[in-house]
Amino acid sequence: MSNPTQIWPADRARSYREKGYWRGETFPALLRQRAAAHPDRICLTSGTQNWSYAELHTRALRFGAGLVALGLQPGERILIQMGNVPEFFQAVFGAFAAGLVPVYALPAHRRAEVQHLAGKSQARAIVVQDKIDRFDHAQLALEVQAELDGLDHVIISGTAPEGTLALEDIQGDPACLPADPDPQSVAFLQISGGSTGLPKLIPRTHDDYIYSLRGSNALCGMDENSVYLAVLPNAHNFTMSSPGTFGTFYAGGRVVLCPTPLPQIAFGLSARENVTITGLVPPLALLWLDAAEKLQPDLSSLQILQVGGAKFLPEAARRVTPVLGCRLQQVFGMAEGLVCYTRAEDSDALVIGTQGRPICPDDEVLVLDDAGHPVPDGQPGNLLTRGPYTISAYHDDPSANARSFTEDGFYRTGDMVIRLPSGHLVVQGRSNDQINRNGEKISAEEVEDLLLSHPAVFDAVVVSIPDARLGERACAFIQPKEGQSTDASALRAHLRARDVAAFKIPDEIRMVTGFATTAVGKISRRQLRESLRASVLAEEAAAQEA
Ligand code: OOB
Repeated sequence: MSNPTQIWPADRARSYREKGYWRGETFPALLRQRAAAHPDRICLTSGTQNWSYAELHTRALRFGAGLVALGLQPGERILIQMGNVPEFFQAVFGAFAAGLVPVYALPAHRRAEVQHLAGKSQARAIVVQDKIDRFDHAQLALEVQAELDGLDHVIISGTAPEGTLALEDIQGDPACLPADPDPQSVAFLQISGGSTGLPKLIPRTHDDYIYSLRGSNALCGMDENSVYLAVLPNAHNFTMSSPGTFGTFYAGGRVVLCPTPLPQIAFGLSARENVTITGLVPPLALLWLDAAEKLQPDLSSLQILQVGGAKFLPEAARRVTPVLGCRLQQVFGMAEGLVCYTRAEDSDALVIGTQGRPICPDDEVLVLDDAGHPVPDGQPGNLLTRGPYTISAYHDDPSANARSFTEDGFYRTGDMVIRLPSGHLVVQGRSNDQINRNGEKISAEEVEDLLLSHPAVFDAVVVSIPDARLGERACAFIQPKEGQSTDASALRAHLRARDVAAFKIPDEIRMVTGFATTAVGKISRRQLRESLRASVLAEEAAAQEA
């Protein structure tokens, strides 16, 4: 299989260049230029550590050169699984310097996901933090290496067990580093939440991603005085690029790494480090709002609270400015590309009631009914999009590509939206079976498959249920095989033993004797999920009335 690519049709590529969206910038050049322009300025703060742009650059070059010395070739993949630690950026920018293509795993990923991501990307090396929240990622990386051909190097940030290399020992002479990559080449592989199976790989190019940083920075007023608090995992596209950590580096600002999303810790850091902007998922924003009402923290430096990753309901959105004293910015984005923001000049009604509008005037947005016909503004439909930073193909996945992209290169987002005449979008929900739990995306189908692998399970249907705390929670309905029985705790143990991310384990498991069928046989899984969801909602409504 060849190295990942992302190819735009020539006419669109030409137009994006002519309009100045794609400027031929690359990630190695970005850090080099910032380090040359203001070497001593601090770019990263973590605990008591402060790294200047020059320090990050030097560390990245040495590490990158060490990777070259290991025999890694430009274009090859390197899987990275780290928490919010400064070494994450040393590893990522080191990989960029060596021409390698990082693949970002989330800290919550376990063996099933890490093995899939490393295998699917044919990673040659894996870099992990030794432990995140007491989980032994070094051991996991070794186990995955044992299963995969070609995964030659396990590199550990922290304590490196036998059979692995320590990140700080991977050092080389920067003179051996390759020339800057082609700006049209793939810079890294992001991962997709997706609604089917395990995560898909999203090839993002230097040109397209850096455009999204520049566009985001302009909308968020980022400059060298900006201080971005990274609360959500570094690996997430929201944290990385909206404008996130990479946008902050692009602007010459400073990233402060938050070791935990707990409001008490984040509030203290915000006051100490003069944080100006941060991004949260809605459940965390609710936690912050409640905590701030009690603790009355000093958040005077905070100018913008961004909320995205899942729908932020108007009643919560309305509280942000009165309680936290900063401006709210809603962010509706996807690792595949398109990112929408509410703007500083938007009315309160738009900021509170919409998920913003796209970054770029050349982001094409279609809102279509199920038959593919455009629906008028104000009515819900399926969101499709293409533009200068939205992919038109996943890496090495023809069947997902056939499902997810139209022939003329539009991405079918799976989101149902209403478009307003101003271009702002109001997200209505998903048209496919993805559960957005706490901003983490779960494929119903993947969890159903895992449940079906239990010997006592005849059929399993997983649905999303609106949830006050999590946004959505996952509820699994289980039909046991005839004459067999099982229960929720046995099924949870079964899923844990399959080594999947904990967020995929259903919040609720209900046993049923069978599922509805129609006269002609089985109804579609989508209809089945709909009717099961409706039954839970009706039950909850009845309980509330009682
Ligand atoms: C972000 O990216 P992903 O790839 O983890 O998830 C994308 C999906 C969207 O298709 C949508 O279903 C949901 O997450 N979503 C929202 C939302 N923001 C994302 N649904 C409702 N309201 C919102 N504000 O989640 C992501 C990437 C970049 C920036 C922000 C979020």
